Amino acid sequence: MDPVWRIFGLELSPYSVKVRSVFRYKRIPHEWIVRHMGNMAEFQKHAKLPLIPLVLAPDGSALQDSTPIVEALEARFPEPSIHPPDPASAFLSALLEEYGDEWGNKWMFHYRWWYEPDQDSAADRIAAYNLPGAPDEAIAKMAAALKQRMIPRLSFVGSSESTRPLIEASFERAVELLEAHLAARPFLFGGRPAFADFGIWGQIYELSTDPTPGAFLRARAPRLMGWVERMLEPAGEGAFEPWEALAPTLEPLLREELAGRFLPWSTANATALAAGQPEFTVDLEGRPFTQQVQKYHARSLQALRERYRAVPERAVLDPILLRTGCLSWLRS
Ligand SMILES: N[C@@H](CCC(=O)N[C@@H](CS)C(=O)NCC(=O)O)C(=O)O
Repeated sequence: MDPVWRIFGLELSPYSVKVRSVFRYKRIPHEWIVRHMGNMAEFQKHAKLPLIPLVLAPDGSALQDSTPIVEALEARFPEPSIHPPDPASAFLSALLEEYGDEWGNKWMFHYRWWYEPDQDSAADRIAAYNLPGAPDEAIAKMAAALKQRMIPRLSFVGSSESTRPLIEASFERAVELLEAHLAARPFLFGGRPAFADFGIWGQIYELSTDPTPGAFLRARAPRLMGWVERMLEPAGEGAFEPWEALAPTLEPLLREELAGRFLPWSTANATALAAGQPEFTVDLEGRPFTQQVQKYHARSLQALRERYRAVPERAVLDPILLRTGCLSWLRS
């Protein structure tokens, strides 16, 4: 029998479903274990951080943090690869993966815990997964406690009355751009899924299950919804496309969303952290965006800049980053 990997996760965790889709795409034998109150002790025995997903390798070692987990899987199971063969596209795919994880998570967290129907839907589902087979009353009680705990955490991702318009405009614009891009191809980089698909998909899949953003996606983005379904169990349908073919509809996303929002925000966060400030304000499209500093994001920005420096041949990559406005943020 093949050795089996184990994933402790939850259907409502964007990073858990992201990792599970990589296992499925690479056909790595694995077991999906819903983390719940009944197996919490086993989870805690292996988890260094109280976060899902937690992946246990067949040799018993534990992995956490979805980006390094995916990298480790790619190293152990190189085929089918999630990296386009040319170094420029491979970097841009990794850049978009980070954008999904770090910025797309704002859309996800904001919609899930801002509007009452979304709060109720998420809290009920999380409680039901956590207490399998429990009576309705116990589930309702846990759902109420979850709402009380999660709603105040909106501030952690910078969601507030003043940032709500920007977060929602970013989501709606990203959906519009992705919808146009996916008109001509099944995945973001062509006929097979790339790192970028997994990162962005984890967040958009979750949004599609929440009432408010889910209704928006179904009304406005049928092709993106097709991709949401495809990415649940992704299968390669063809080759990666060259950047020239992807550029007309993917560069607008880099320009507007990454250079316009994600990278300035991430840079301001890292600068504030280095200066020891507890919170920061960054001007995004002429409006102040204020939030408390997040340590994790500063580390991942640093990793992204290191990845940029490690690209062997930047003669193709740099002009793309320059014309989309991303270059200066990665070089600083
Ligand atoms: N950067 C981490 C983030 C993981 C994360 O934030 N997980 C959340 C759920 S999406 C979590 O475990 N929250 C605590 C919990 O569910 O107990 C990753 O990429 O894996």
